[in-house]
Amino acid sequence: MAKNIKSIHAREVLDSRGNPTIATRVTLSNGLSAEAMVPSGASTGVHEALELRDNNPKRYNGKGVQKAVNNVNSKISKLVQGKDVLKHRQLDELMLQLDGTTNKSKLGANAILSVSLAATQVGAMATNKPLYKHIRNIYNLRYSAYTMPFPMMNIVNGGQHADNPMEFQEFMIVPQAKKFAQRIQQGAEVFHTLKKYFHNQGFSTGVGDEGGFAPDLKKNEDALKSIKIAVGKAGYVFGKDVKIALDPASSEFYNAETDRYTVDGKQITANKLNQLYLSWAKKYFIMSIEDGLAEDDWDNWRIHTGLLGKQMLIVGDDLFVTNAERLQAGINQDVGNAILIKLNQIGTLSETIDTIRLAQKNKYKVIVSHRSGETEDTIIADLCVAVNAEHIKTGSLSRSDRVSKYNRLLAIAEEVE
Ligand code: 2PG
Ligand code: MG
Repeated sequence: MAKNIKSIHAREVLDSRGNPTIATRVTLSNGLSAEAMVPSGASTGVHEALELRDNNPKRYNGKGVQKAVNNVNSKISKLVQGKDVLKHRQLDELMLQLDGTTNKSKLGANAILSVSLAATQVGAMATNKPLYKHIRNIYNLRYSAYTMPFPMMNIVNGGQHADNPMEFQEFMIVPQAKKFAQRIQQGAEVFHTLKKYFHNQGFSTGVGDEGGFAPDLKKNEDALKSIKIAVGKAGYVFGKDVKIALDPASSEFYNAETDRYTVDGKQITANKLNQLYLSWAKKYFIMSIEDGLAEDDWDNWRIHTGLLGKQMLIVGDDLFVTNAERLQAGINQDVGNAILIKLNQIGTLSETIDTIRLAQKNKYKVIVSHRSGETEDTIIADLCVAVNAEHIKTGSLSRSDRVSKYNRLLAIAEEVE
């Protein structure tokens, strides 16, 4: 049966922060059609592929994406019409050639990715397969079974995602129950207990961009102390039932001129910051630190990995930007032992899969991730299961832009666990 693309159509929609993003619908000649929406970051790495915005101050504070929309509706539309949607790598390749730049600055990574993901969705419909199976099929991925991820749930938000004084961006819990649905239950129970705790302490229980609480805590460590208490109050054993993952997103509080990091309002060196991580590691059962150091601080990253990499995941997000070349540089230099995977950092599903394969071949753990500006699109849940990623990072246990991914995983868990 023909699986050829008849038409594609893009338009502006809003993300979870109320900023424009791109949605693209791909329709096949057999009448099937599906849509994908692209997320958007706030603490974006400087090495990410380019998110094309209009920069027209008269619309949406300059954040419109009409240029990207037009690129899909004109240039990309012409390019992919009539193409077989199941030859996904060729489709991505065609768009890469048309763009011709290293950072997708001509067409926009958001434009290209919207087509890449919508084509994946409609391909799954055309083959009558769940999306996670379809992704495995189109890339010929040969894992023996499907495994469900251990979610990293961001229940206290700081940094660029909240208005409080904490420099660290994400304080995440990682529930350890055997079954996926139990992990979700543990997370939700801790989340609600933490809400009560903050309320009783007189703190705001309003949430930040990723649905975690954003109280005006004085010090970064106060978030860890509060979570530890909430885990116990929820009836779980801290360190056994629930562990901790951190994303300081430290590029955001690193000053290249002074070569210092601002932590709890003080300027400290990378060495000092490493000592702080070490002192917290055992005390708070930290199993993962993401972007513990800034995106180009390679020498200190090697020291950081040496100091902490035996006892926890050392995750490159802004450091690797889902880019195989940057990951290879990390592998060559013994930097990191895990990678954060964000589709829109690189801009096509094919390149994302290639980076994941490179990571797995080199025994780097894989964490599939949302962005702080999300939509109701849930493809990252399917991607995570398709590649047997160890973890998914998709925010807190509130707000449908986050919870929709957990809900999709709950459905997948019924099929594969
Ligand atoms: C991160 C992400 C997602 P942003 O730093 O890992 O949590 O944030 O999308 O703002 O880059
Ligand atoms: Mg990060």
